[in-house]
Amino acid sequence: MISKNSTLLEIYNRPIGHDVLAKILMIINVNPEKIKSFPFRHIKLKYLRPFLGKDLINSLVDLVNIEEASIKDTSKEISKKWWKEAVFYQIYPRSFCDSNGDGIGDLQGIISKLDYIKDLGVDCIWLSPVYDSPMDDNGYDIRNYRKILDEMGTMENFDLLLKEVHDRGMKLIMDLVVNHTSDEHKWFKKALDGDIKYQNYYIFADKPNNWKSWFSGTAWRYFPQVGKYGLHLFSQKQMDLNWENKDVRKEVIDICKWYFDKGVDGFRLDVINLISKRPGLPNGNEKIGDLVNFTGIEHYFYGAKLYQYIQELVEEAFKPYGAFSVGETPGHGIEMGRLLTNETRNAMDLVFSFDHLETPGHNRFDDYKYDLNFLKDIIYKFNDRLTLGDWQAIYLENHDNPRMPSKVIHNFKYRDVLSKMLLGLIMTVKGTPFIYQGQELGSLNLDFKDMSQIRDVESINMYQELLDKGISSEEAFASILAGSRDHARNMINWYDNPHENAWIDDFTLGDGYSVKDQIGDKNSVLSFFKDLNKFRKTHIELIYGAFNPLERDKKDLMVFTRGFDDKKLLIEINLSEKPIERYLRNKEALFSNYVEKEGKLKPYELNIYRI
Ligand code: ISL
Ligand code: CA
Repeated sequence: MISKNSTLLEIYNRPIGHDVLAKILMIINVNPEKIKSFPFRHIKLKYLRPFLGKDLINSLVDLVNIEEASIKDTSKEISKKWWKEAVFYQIYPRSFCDSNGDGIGDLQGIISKLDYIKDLGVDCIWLSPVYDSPMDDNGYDIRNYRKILDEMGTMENFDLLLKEVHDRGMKLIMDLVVNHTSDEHKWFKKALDGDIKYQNYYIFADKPNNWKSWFSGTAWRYFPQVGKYGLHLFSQKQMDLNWENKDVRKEVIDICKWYFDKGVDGFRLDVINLISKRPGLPNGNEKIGDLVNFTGIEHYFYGAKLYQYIQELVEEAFKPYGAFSVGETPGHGIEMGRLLTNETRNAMDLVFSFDHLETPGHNRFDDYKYDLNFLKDIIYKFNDRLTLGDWQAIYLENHDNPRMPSKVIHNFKYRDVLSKMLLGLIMTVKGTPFIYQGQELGSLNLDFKDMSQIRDVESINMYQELLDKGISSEEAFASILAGSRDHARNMINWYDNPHENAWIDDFTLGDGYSVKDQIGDKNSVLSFFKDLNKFRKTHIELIYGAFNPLERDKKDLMVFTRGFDDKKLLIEINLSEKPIERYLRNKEALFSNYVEKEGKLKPYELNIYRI
């Protein structure tokens, strides 16, 4: 067991200790490997008490001791699974395709585009929530798990969608949001009506602690009907479920089985790492709160019963159907991910880590240039620690993050080659690629002019909180603009016609990147992605091949090989806008994002060679 007498190195050698120290040091831009060097390795945790304070030391010790040892994985070979070979495509239904002209994407719209999706060459669709919801958080506030939102269509439409997906040889996973429900869910309404059984489905307290919501402000909302405060880690209309309660866990198992009985192939589990809260709901450490922005997070982002709850859910609901699971685990690093997905743990198949999404020292709302050398480093670091019993989800975009090309460059002369390079990078490193709708089109951030165009509850709450602090509306808007999730939520531009009364302003008209503009153009980002998918499917090295980084310390150059049996591919990438020396000369590339290649590597040039 770790104690305050343990050294930083002893803590770093524990799975949760590794990730927590790595995260803290990454935020303050210190290389975590320093912990292995003198004098850091000998510093006992208790000597940091003057800086960290007693309760932070105790919280850290408690957290690290939740999981004793790293996984001793002795797998001798990689197990073959469909989801290790698949490319996933995430659809944000509200913004994908509108079939009835109300400006809101719907299920019929998705059905009408299944041939487009199939032609991309992707294998499994991840459908963001389509359940009945008041849409406070665009469906991540579920009011009825077994009903489709009216604007989306009917359950019959969903059943048809699922059939049509399967008929095309693809799979479909849904989004399962069970850390919380909408405050309009019948369970919560019964709780407010005084039904004790359902009050125990949620987390009520007589008085609030200092936990902060991820969507600004306190994480507690007072309900005079019951004279108590209810916990909401997200919006005020997203009430956290009490996973300590076996009835709640049973309800979730039943929901999963209900959809598995329909033939759904699995779930993406929304913020699933937050479901186990520390008993007694103690106050969060203010220092951690300042550092990571969510006071209280140390008491719930990897709770003592997290693994138990996840393993029970997988065992009872997923395993009997052979269903797939990928958990969204904000705040988790590589070792926590292994604790929840290594094959010896019989838990989830994959998790989404967030560690690569922002260059150290920045958060999503900073308007900065993302450094692709960081992405290279973190991909190599993850691969250094993964064993043959591990696997990882590889992604750069989703519905919660700005468009990656816009994070990397601010002039769009290189829009096409950078979009292609980023797609090529995630399709050639080891792991399962997840593509977000529009990424195949080279979509960029949107040119929002003012708050009236912003729809996202996270941005709106943040803006209001800034105004309440006396910040001017211009400054407040500028503070949320770079990181607003709405950059990823514009309607897909199928044919450059305006989407009548779209729920979010249209910015993609006339930018020459509509599906219609690109579909026939062999040099388009769209065509590149389709060709890349075909290439990946016919080269098992890119799926199960060993990953071997080269030139690790060479800035702006990313070179690695993927070897399987006697076949080996070498991938060479220029991570910068500047021409740099080629790694391989006078060699014909099998695949590239440039046509002509002479002299140095061009800006963001990516090549795949047979060696
Ligand atoms: O990254 C975030 C915190 O800074 C948020 O964008 C996001 O809320 C977090 O990653 C959790 O995301 C998931 O749960 C939220 C929902 O708003 C997101 O859309 C979902 O992906 C609450 O259900
Ligand atoms: Ca519609």
